[in-house]
Amino acid sequence: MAQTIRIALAGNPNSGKTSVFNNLTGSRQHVGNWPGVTVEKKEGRFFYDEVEVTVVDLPGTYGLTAYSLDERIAREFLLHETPDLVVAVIDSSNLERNLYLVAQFLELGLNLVLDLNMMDILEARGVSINTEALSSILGIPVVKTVANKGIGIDALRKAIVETATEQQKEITFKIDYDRDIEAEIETLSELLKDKKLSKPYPLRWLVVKLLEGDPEVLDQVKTWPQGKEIQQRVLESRIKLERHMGYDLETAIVERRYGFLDGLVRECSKKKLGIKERLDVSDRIDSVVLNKVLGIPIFLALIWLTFQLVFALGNPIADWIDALFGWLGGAVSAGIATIGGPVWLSSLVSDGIISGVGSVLVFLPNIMLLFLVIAILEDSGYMARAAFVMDRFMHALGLHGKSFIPLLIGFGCNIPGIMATRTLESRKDRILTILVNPLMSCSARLPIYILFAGAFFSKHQGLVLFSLYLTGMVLAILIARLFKTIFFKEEVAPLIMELPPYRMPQLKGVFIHMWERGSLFLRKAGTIIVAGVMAIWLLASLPIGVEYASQESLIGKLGSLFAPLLEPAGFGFWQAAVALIFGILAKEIVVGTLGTLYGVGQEGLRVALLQYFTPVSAYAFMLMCLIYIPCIPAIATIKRETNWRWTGLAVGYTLLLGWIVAVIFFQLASAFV
Ligand code: BGO
Repeated sequence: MAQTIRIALAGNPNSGKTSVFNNLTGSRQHVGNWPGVTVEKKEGRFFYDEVEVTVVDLPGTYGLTAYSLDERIAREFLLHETPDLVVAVIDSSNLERNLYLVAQFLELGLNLVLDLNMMDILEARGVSINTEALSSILGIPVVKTVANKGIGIDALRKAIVETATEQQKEITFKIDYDRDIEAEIETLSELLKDKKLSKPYPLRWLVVKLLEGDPEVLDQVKTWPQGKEIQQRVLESRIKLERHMGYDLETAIVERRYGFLDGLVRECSKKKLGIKERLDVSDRIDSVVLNKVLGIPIFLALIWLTFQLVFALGNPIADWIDALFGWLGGAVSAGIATIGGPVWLSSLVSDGIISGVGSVLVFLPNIMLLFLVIAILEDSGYMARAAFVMDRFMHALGLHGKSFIPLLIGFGCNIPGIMATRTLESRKDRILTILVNPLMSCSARLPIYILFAGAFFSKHQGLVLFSLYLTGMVLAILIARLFKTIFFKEEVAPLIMELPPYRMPQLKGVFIHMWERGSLFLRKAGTIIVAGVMAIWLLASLPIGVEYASQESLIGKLGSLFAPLLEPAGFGFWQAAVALIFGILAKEIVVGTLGTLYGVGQEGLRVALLQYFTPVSAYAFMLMCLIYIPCIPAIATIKRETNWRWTGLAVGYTLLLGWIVAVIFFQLASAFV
């Protein structure tokens, strides 16, 4: 014969209990009255796994205090008719309040399944619930349902039958009512435990109810032998506790239950903040980040931190890549020699391509990290704040704060930076921002800084980088001011700056942004940089018979032609001139050229540089690389966005400014150092 069990559905009014009941039992329902009263009693049945389950739908209740008729019916049934299992149906969109009833059921020691109904409403609010955690803390099975759509009902049937047919687990659930109350609970429990009076109630529940002043339990106790004595003892405990706490004990107990539930909900639910909450949180963060005094220091500190991170994490990986290319160069030239290949081919592949491209690719980890941080700053909403923070400063210099975003993007690459000026309303702002964008130190210049800072300022690499980026920004602002005075005289029009709420950057989004930009660097390494270093190798090998990369080679002669111009800046030798000339193709080629000419891996390259540069001339060279001429693709973009006149100005002023700044720095610093 099929096993039969009887269960009860209990829950707050409007928790969806009727919907759960209808879904569980379908048409197998019977409607009658509760004994002695005219309150409707619904019973139904369902079968699951050869188990026949009778479901009794209890009236909706908020508690078990027996104040109302409905509550009394539910309580009587639960205490005296002892169903095999109780399903607590709760409205999850009002979790804490609904769990209050569940806590009381648990204290009563009922065999329970928790049905988190109305999950659709909760999820629509962006709240998720960790049912495993909830189940493990409460020690009962937890099922999610959307009863009006019949979702989760089968899982509920399964949980009901499994739990009801299993041996009931020992109840571990216990709310801690704080030291003083717990001490009284213990004393009273001690008093009642031998009297075998607590049936059908669990001892602890009975004691707590007595302390709460539950009239029905107190009345029952009165009829017990020594009932008066017990009542007297309970009264003493209540008076003692209320005197200690200074307020009513019933309130204290309810508060402790809610305190427990508050902690439980925090532990088991996670809320994605809605737009309003995010705006509130954003306002709070903004009060610090956009603060008049703190705003700019916070912005600078973030940039400084970024470079520390770029080095701390990037350098170890860069060393591995360097070792890999070193090994590859040796292996390939040995391979070519073994198969009897010509010496020039071995030189082209290992001195030219592997050395040149390798010397640039080594910086991939640093560049990816820089893009990663930029993506995090953008996606979190901080970039817009940086523009806002700089707004006052920018106004003072004749530009609008909005111009700062194209400038910041220029840190990654000047080309999207120049294109981002399209968002600026005024033509004047656009042209000024385009003209100064090449002064924002793009990531292609990073390999140059890392190479030189590593060789000459190994203890202060982050600081050196920070100083160069800052120099670029300061120069950009000063030049914009100068050009505005010369070319555009009108005032800055006031504009609203949008500040979107902060949001947690999504890992996937951040990595996609990083990859979009980082892969451009890789593509450049595979195309223009390979072509550049091959051209350099060819020029360094010709005319035939000349020593590779010597001053007599074509490239040596070309470099020697321009080298005297660089003498006042401290790097008047032909290799530096050649690196700068080829760097116009793409700034990474500055390093690629040095790699091709000096070869021998990062360490060898550093040693070679130490012979040619001093720390002062190295810094002057970095300044030159920062400022002089935008790369060819950037020049083409400026032309596309403006006209030849502005493009000519951009090329001309950067070349001149680069030279002037490098010379002034070298001359002044040499006088002091
Ligand atoms: C009306 N999700 C949602 N969104 N709603 C639910 C769910 C759920 O999981 N479960 C039930 N509801 P009862 P009690 C109603 O009746 O089962 C809805 O008191 C309406 N009625 O459909 O009666 C359910 O037995 C007109 O909604 O609860 C019902 O515990 C407009 O919650 C209400 C909108 O369910 C209460 C809803 C004429």
